[in-house]
Amino acid sequence: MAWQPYEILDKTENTENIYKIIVLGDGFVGKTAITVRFCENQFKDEYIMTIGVNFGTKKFRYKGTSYTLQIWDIAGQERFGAFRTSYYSAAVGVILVYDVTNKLTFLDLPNWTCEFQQLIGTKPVVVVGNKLDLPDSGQVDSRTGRPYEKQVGFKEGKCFADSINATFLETSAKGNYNIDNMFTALVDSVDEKLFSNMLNVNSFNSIDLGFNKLYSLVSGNDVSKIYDSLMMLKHSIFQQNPYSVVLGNINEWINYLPKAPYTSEVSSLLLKSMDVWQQYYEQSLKEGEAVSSRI
Ligand SMILES: Nc1nc2c(ncn2[C@@H]2O[C@H](COP(=O)(O)OP(=O)(O)OP(=O)(O)O)[C@@H](O)[C@H]2O)c(=O)[nH]1
Ligand SMILES: [Mg+2]
Repeated sequence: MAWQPYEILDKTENTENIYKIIVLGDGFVGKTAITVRFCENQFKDEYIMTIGVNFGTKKFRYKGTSYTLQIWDIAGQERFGAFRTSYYSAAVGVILVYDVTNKLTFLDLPNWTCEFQQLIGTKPVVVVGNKLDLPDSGQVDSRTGRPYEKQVGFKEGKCFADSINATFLETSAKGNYNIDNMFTALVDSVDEKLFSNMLNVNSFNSIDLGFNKLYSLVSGNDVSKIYDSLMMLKHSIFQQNPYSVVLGNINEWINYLPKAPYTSEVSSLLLKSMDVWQQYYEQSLKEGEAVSSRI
């Protein structure tokens, strides 16, 4: 049996901490596989799509404290969108999963982040690139008819995780790689509790920094850096004002950039959009002042 960073406790034992964790990400990325691997140490190759939500529980002692993790593994398929958000409440931490062989699932992470933050605020997050065993496994991807390849690099995943102050890990539910570490990393972050305070204090400053960085990059041609800065800016603005009208447009650019050539026309269009975002941002700061001076 593999070494574990915790001691498993009996299901009937009372624990000092009970944490509700939600597992989010697109359909088919392996959320259920991760949950079942962690809670039951099993893996199945066939896909049984989750209908609504699936639950896992595990009790263990870790760093001298006993925990119950109540894991809500939430359906990622679009068709279950209607009730999905009702499962988010009272979660203390989030596992955000993509599939390293499917870039689209990675590009959806900002949408998942926005969705849960709007409902439950900033929470400790572990970002997980799953199915690490598949690239170079020799197996053929039925979507392309070619062998599986890694479509999201470690650096790319880490960069996104950094932009939302999350921990990052690449995992394999099939190979039982980093599955325990993912859950104990989340427990560590929840226990630190520093998280939300740190973000709030820095948010104004980092929006200015985000704009400055984007302005310095936009006329160059390093699209991945521009993309990362856009993500950072978006998350900083989101922290300050989740309802900001510019967030939708920033999202459109985040979706568009990886798919299109970065020509000089695109660059000048982006520059124009950034000017508008900055104007709105400055106006919202002034309105914020006006509102507080009226109180
Ligand atoms: N090779 C490999 N396959 C995996 C891994 N994790 C999951 N799978 C497979 O990927 C498919 C989807 O996994 P699920 O865990 O059901 O995906 P999900 O994210 O829960 O999907 P929804 O319930 O629809 O949201 C299944 O066929 C799993 O066997 C992994 O680490 N490696
Ligand atoms: Mg599932």
